Amino acid sequence: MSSAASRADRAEPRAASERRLTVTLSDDIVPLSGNHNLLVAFQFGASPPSTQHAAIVNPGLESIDGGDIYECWWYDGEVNVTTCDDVRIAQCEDYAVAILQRPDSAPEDFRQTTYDAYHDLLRAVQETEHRHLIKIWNYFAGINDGDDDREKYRQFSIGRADVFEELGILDETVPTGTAVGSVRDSGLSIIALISKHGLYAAENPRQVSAFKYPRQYGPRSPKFSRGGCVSIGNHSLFLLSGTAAIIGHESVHPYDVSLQTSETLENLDQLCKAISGLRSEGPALVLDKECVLRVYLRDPGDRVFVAAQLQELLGITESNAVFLHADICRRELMVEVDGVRVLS
Ligand code: 3EB
Repeated sequence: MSSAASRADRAEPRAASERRLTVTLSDDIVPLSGNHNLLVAFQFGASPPSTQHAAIVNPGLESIDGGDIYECWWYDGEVNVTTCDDVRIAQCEDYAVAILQRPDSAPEDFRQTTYDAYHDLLRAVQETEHRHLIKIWNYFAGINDGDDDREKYRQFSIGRADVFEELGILDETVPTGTAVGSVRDSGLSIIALISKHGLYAAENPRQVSAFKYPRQYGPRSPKFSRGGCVSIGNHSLFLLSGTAAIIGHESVHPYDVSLQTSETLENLDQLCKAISGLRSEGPALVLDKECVLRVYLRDPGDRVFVAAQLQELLGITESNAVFLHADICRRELMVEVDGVRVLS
């Protein structure tokens, strides 16, 4: 057989734009097709998972509606899962997800626990070809335990900031993020989405950048970008960091879920506009039923009200939002939303 014939017989490599990531919400892990492989599955709920898979992570959060819900990230192409010490990494051509889960510790030890966890996680990430941090989800119990600067969330922020500083990660290049308190005692879970493609980060004009928060919120500021976008050919991944009722750097309408929901939706809208502005062409990012949202509620009793608002104002239903019982990183905040949208 001539080399020309064998070349023609070979399947054409797929164009980058056809390679797709798909994010689904469902009560089980069901592949979209035989070509789709799991990059990560977030399990919300306490049942043993129906399938064993190293890319499944249970960060200790409960769906307010009961039962188990899985947010699955599917890649249309090969995914390889490896383990580096206690870090699990699922890698595909465009992205990888690194998962680290460690035992909990007391507020006074949590800075060190966080430092060690971030140090080991990011060292494992550096072994891959995916060097750009895109999004990091952080979940741990008792986020508001401890007073003032001894609070667990503030101690967490110090440990994270110390590792970022040591690695030379500048504020303007920090990944998008979420840091939420789990209600089950399930240790510290850190899940990092990384890529060989860079993050275009966006800030919300209505909010002070978290990494510039003044001293009153803790000795080290929270190192995350408000939102961003990864573009690979025609494929774009939009990411919204955990968003709450904060204007400037201050919480507004303390303990009032109704007014905080309105402010949160306004913040999300502004953030979508800022992220859309990163791109010179292509459709704008809007919060609609193509997004997958996580709605964190301090009081599960607020679910009916918040769900009704999301449906009425944005057309978002349970099929693309999961309502989770969680503590928010400031005691007066009742609601926080984070989300993702894939566009091809
Ligand atoms: C805020 O805007 C709310 O510390 O990684 C949201 C998203 C929040 C991420 C983090 C914290 C974090 O400050 C809290």
